[in-house]
Amino acid sequence: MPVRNLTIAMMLLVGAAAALPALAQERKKPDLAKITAAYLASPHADRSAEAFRHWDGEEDRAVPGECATCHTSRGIIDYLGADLAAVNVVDAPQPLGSTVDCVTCHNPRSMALQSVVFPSGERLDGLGHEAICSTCHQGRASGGDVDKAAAGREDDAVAGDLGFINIHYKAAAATQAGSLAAGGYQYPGKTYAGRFDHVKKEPATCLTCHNQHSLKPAAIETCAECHKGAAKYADIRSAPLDSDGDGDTTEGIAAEIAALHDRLGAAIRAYGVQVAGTPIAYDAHAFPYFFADTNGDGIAGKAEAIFPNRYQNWTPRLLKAAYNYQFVAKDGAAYVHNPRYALQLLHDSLESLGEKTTVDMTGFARP
Ligand code: HEC
Ligand code: HEC
Ligand code: HEC
Ligand code: HEC
Ligand code: HEC
Ligand SMILES: [Ca+2]
Ligand SMILES: [Ca+2]
Repeated sequence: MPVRNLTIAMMLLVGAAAALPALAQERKKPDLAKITAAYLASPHADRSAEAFRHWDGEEDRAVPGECATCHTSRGIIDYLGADLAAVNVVDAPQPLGSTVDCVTCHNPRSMALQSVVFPSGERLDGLGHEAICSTCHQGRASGGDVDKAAAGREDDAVAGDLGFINIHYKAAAATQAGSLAAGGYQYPGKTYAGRFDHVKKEPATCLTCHNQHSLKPAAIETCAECHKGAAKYADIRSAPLDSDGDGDTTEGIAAEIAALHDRLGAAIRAYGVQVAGTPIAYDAHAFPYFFADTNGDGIAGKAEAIFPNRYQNWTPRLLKAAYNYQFVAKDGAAYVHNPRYALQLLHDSLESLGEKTTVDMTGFARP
């Protein structure tokens, strides 16, 4: 470890120890070296990550307030200093070069936090320490934002002023809370799963499964105590329904979700050609994700996945389906965080596009 990082780690340690007097007294002395090593190896400590370097080139040499809550060490403290009435509001920009560190979580405001307000405006209370995680992993948009953008327009009329709406990244808390946070685009007249409690008697929180320092989920062996025979997370299944209509009700729930997600991708492309009038293609790694497929090969190639070529033939129907496609894509563990909610969003998006293009949903069971 470079000396600079070591120095920082030592500084953080001192800060954390000061914030943890009660813990230090009541329990047997926690192994700080172990905790620190676990933390330093975690993505939260990855100084090279885009999530912490993105602003390096900014002219005013700072992370702007609207991003700082989740992308700096102390932005969350500033954010929590407000009354939680407004979402993602930080007054002051924060210095470049920090990460999510000990102080982010080990300060009186974060540790006392019990509630989270989601981008939909919905508020969840009584969350315990997972409220800290959920403040950052809640996304930055909700289905309501899509409704607002689509308001007063014909479902299938191309509107040049519509743009793609992005949930943002790794919004596990929005997935987990399901309809309680309304992070997905929820079609009118349908009902959606609420929080995925997992085991009813003792509802799972972020911290039931993830170590708060290493961030690693509990080993598959732990899961396999209940999920017999699962060799990897993606093998796990308890749902009785065949969501993707392939006749297989033993494949992992992850595979049911992946199959519907693929089908939705295909339906989005068909709609682009047949209804919106311009072929559309997706690139998971290039902002803003949906591009004009100029050569019609169904793929966003290198020359196509550039901002000036962003998709501009949005209709309300397409925007809703694409929003849900990205919602599921950007939580790579949606199948663990809330499988039913993910399946419902994908199923309903397919059904909606199927009103205008051919989508074969034979055998698809909606949970
Ligand atoms: C509510 C919390 C929150 C806010 C506010 C927020 N982000 Fe993020 N952002 C996240 C999380 C969580 C990730 C984690 C992604 C990961 O694990 O790769 C992330 C990831 C990113 C990434 C990395 C994406 C990648 O592909 O690696 C970029 C870039 C980013 N955010 C930009 C921004 C910008 C710009 C703003 C302000 C306009 C912003 N974010 C505001 C939570 C937030
Ligand atoms: C993402 C949030 C987060 C970060 C970052 C974080 N912690 Fe923690 N830490 C927690 C939570 C949550 C707990 C559990 C507190 C409780 O049980 O009251 C905890 C518990 C602890 C404990 C008590 C453990 C025990 O077994 O009693 C120590 C010590 C600790 N953290 C030190 C650190 C140090 C040092 C760092 C930085 C190297 C750090 N933490 C970074 C969230 C975090
Ligand atoms: C201050 C905002 C913030 C808080 C609080 C926070 N995270 Fe994160 N988290 C992030 C950002 C930003 C990243 C992306 C880091 C990177 O790309 O290296 C991230 C990354 C992660 C990852 C790795 C994702 C991947 O790409 O594999 C996991 C898992 C995670 N966080 C879980 C948690 C849990 C559990 C908690 C609560 C104990 C928590 N986070 C609290 C902002 C936060
Ligand atoms: C104490 C028993 C128990 C343990 C341990 C357990 N689970 Fe579960 N799991 C359940 C039950 C019960 C359900 C069904 C919940 C429901 O449908 O509401 C479930 C459902 C699931 C599902 C959804 C399956 C589907 O078909 O919809 C996933 C994914 C999952 N668990 C992942 C995990 C992971 C990952 C772990 C380990 C980190 C784990 N579980 C540990 C009891 C457990
Ligand atoms: C039932 C256990 C369980 C619960 C509860 C849970 N997670 Fe996870 N989470 C997992 C597992 C397992 C993975 C890894 C899945 C994989 O590797 O395919 C994961 C992956 C992640 C990732 C990385 C996703 C990606 O795109 O790679 C993030 C971030 C995350 N969890 C954050 C959270 C947060 C925040 C919470 C609470 C709001 C939470 N998790 C609740 C089990 C859980
Ligand atoms: Ca199946
Ligand atoms: Ca192409």
